[in-house]
Amino acid sequence: MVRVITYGTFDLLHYGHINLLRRAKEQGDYLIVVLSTDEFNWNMKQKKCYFPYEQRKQLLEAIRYVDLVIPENNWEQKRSDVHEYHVDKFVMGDDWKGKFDFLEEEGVEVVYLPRTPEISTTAIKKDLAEKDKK
Ligand code: C2G
Repeated sequence: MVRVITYGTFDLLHYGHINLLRRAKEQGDYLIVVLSTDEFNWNMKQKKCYFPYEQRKQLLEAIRYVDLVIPENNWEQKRSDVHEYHVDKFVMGDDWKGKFDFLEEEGVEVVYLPRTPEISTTAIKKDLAEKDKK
């Protein structure tokens, strides 16, 4: 049983997120998604989510590729998460390439997958704001 872990905000869930989750699951048999809490997003990533944590969690739990959703409260928890959840592989989009290689010291394979181009939560919000002006 290969256990895979990934982290993110997953706000305004879109097909770029789904592409990532599908490919992350393809890396193993069990996928854990560590979902950024509202506080972590605001305090550490200056992201104001449209959907609060509970709704973002509910959406992720409805995705066939996702087996477990747990909270991301800080940047540091990755080192302990991978042991606590017996993780074999850490998977992230390649906008994070190189940032989490230290997890190899914890015996975890680190995999960066190409992002889905042209789609992002920021782009969606911008498009919607522009449509409102027309
Ligand atoms: N992603 C993607 N393609 C997109 C948009 C996002 O592959 N068009 C991927 C990102 O690379 C990331 C995941 O989807 O692996 C979640 O993206 P975000 O919700 O933007 O997560 P982020 O803010 O990058 O948080 O500790 C790590 C952070 O929590 C990551």
